[in-house]
Amino acid sequence: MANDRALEQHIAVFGESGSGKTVLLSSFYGAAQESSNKKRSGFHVLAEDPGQGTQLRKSFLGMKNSGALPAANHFRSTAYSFLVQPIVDPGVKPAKSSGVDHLRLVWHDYPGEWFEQDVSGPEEAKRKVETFRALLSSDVALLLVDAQRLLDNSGEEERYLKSLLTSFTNGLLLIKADLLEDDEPLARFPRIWTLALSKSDLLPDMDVSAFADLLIEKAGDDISELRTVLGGLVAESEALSVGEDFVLLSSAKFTPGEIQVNERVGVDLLLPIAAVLPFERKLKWAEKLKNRGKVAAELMGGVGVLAGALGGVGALAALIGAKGKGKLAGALLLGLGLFGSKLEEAAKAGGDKLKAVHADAVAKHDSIRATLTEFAIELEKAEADGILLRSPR
Ligand SMILES: Nc1nc2c(ncn2[C@@H]2O[C@H](COP(=O)(O)OP(=O)(O)OP(=O)(O)O)[C@@H](O)[C@H]2O)c(=O)[nH]1
Ligand SMILES: [Mg+2]
Repeated sequence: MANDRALEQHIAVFGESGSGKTVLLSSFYGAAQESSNKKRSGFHVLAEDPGQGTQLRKSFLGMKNSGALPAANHFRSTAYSFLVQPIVDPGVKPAKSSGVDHLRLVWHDYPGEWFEQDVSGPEEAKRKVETFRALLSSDVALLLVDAQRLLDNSGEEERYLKSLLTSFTNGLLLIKADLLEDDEPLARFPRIWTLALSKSDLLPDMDVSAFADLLIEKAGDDISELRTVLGGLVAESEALSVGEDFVLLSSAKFTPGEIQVNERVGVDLLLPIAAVLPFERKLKWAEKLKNRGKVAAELMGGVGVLAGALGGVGALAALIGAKGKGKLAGALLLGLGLFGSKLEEAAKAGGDKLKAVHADAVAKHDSIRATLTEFAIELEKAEADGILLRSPR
């Protein structure tokens, strides 16, 4: 993890070949570079590797201006690191509620072909395990369900859904022994596995509840099986949400010869999903994990910053900051004991309280707090708009 003043969140995007991962990434980055979007969002998204940034922007402009699709990148797996920097007006003195200057999003792109076929030799097998390890250090995982494939299997969607979930689950089982050193379950692991409908523009009548219902009705057993297998990889498996959160995604509207990149669904939610969604869930889980320091400490990385931002519970942030990460658990549990109810309140409050905290942050030019509260507001809005469904647990 880079040692600068960034709140770092990782997101892993899993999906079969052709399910829309590369287009999604190009759409996410390209749209963030459009000046109208920067103005609206109030932050820059910058690729830390300029080469990757140029490539993603080029793909986006190809789609936007010439209706050209990004080149396929089947076997390559890559991590893309983005800095999210609030745009600060020159001349104003910003307030700061945390020791954080910017957010970092690391996006792990999974080679879709590993879904359908096994690796071709020991060299690739090794690479697959390494890739999985990197992906599995994420905070949130997205598993893409391809709307095109649902359409192709209309009326018998279970055929596609079962094969998607089973091949992923089996893929995990096959490398389980290599993933776990000495059979030790992983403390750092994506604890939120969101099911995402990619290319949702192809199913315009399906809102997120209908998507969730379809999955649970037609592949509920396979989702449970995936949950069991993931639970077998991770320490404290009760702190795990698999197939309880759902989101609709569309990177653009595709018509013959034209790609309308402004017609996106859910793409702008990816940052809020990576940054804020784990926060709310972690708070609930940390309560349950009171006596188990290591995982609780792992879970609460970054929570102090977010708690400060969302609820103005600065004392907890300071407490965590002062004790340092290594000794976090004790400080944290103390903190939760002292501030637990307040934290819950802040996280759950939402609505008007959230808007008030956001307005306060904007007025004080407290840009990180403004950005995080904006993210939390966007999640609420997406839920009201039928694009996002959060686990009620
Ligand atoms: N309608 C629609 N089509 C999409 C969307 N995103 C991607 N597609 C189509 O799906 C194709 C495959 O998308 P990619 O992003 O290349 O797929 P991938 O998941 O990266 O595939 P691999 O790199 O092989 O793993 C694109 O060429 C588009 O034709 C979307 O949001 N809506
Ligand atoms: Mg790709």
